[in-house]
Amino acid sequence: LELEADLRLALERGELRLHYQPTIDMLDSRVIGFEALVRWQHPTRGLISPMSFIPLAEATGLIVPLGRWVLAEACRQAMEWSEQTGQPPVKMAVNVSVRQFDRTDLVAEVLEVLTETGMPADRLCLEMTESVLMTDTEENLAQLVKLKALGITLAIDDFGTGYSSLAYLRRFPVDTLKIDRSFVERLGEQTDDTALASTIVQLGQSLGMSTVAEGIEEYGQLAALRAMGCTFAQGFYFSRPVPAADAGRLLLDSS
Ligand code: G
Ligand code: G
Ligand code: MN
Ligand code: NA
Repeated sequence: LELEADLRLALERGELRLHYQPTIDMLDSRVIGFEALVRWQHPTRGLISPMSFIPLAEATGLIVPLGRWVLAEACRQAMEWSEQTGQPPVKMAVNVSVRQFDRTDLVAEVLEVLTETGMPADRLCLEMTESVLMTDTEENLAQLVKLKALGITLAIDDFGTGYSSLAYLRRFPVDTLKIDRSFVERLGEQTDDTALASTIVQLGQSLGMSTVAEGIEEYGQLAALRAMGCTFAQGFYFSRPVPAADAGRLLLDSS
């Protein structure tokens, strides 16, 4: 496949880019960190969305070197901002694929990247989908326990859309639930989504986990989630994912 060969080369040629979407504290509206989101600056096809190449990377195993690059670049950027602002590094959230759990020693890689970049473990958050909890459960649990012991924050992405049972949340050392965008979309309207979002926030509170609402586009959604006691917010209402230079300015404006 042409795209597969291209993606392999893209890594070597440095065609991957990270964009950063801020995470906002619901209480004071300040930027507390960013989620790193990968893009591919293709020489002829332009900027390609991760939706078009992450599945390919997962199927081919390229997700391992790609994932390592993302992790290292996101940590390097957090440290660069820290040096520029004189502030401690922002919290940096990186998406990790379930394939990174079964195809590589993720714990060793994370440790290497932290050592290479000087990023403190407690500034890094790893976002994973419920599939990490549901497949190879014992193996993944062991890795998550080690990551947690390093001081890394663990978040469940797109929470509420997968098939994980609530019992898994008790067993896994999860810190944060990211409320899937689909629940945020119709907030305020009289739909079950309002009840579901509120239930996830309360679930987080009762398990001592923080909650991040994804996909906030309107003030009404923000107000509703704030009233529910949701901890953090993300979405186009605050900012789209933006290149590092723009993210750095958001950070300065917010501090
Ligand atoms: O940024 P965007 O909204 O286009 O992201 C689309 C999807 O791609 C999201 O599900 C997001 O989690 C995923 N994604 C973005 N960057 C990465 C990455 O670095 N690694 C992995 N595994 N997934 C990513
Ligand atoms: O699965 P994950 O949560 O990592 O996906 C992040 C994706 O969500 C990125 O593709 C990002 O561009 C997208 N996204 C972030 N905020 C919003 C938003 O407010 N509205 C919409 N429609 N998409 C968003
Ligand atoms: Mn995510
Ligand atoms: Na998500």
